Amino acid sequence: MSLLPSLRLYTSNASPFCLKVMMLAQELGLTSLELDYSVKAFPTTTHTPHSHLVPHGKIPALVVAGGRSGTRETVLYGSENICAYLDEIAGGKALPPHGSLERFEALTTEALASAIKDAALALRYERLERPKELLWQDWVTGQLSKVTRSIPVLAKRQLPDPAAEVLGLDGIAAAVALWYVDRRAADSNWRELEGGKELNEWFERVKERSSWQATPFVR
Ligand SMILES: N[C@@H](CCC(=O)N[C@@H](CS)C(=O)NCC(=O)O)C(=O)O
Repeated sequence: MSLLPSLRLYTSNASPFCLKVMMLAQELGLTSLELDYSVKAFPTTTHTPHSHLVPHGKIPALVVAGGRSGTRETVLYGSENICAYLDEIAGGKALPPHGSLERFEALTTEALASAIKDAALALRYERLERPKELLWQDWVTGQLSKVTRSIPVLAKRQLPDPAAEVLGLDGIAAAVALWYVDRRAADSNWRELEGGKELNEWFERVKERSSWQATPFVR
């Protein structure tokens, strides 16, 4: 691996988007990634320690030393973007080659996993954070339905071998999404959906990986 720039990640051990980035860093051996927990991201927060870099206040955000035309540091946000960058600088082991259809299939699996994470996150905000008297039941039903419609499709996609030398980004994204569904949308009963049993077997094998065990998933 060529000399890497210094990398600092605004992150949280409860965020599925952040944990995906952290698990990928483990898979790629990016041990120098610095973790910065100073941002408490929340939709109603209007100022965060990284507001000057990230106007919308979301995490993850990656600060990379250097940048175009001699800038001191560059910020990347959007977990899909951050993951693609990390894979690039680490030698491209977590995604199929540039230009191949397989690459875009893997990125589509990641996008499907992101949609599941988005729905489960929306459920968390609606059910746990919104004042009880304002709870919108149709919203809850709709987000839960996104999860239950997406899981059987995820189960049908060709997920990477849990014993692969480096687990592909599609597999990392899928496993972290399932972890988050267990945390925030357990009532989807995803293991009982079509393909859920096989998907769960795959998930349990991913959990045996050292990268999973080294990622600080909040308990
Ligand atoms: N599409 C974004 C989603 C990131 C996201 O929603 N992060 C949540 C934490 S899990 C957040 O920062 N929420 C605070 C907010 O919505 O302001 C990504 O992939 O990075």
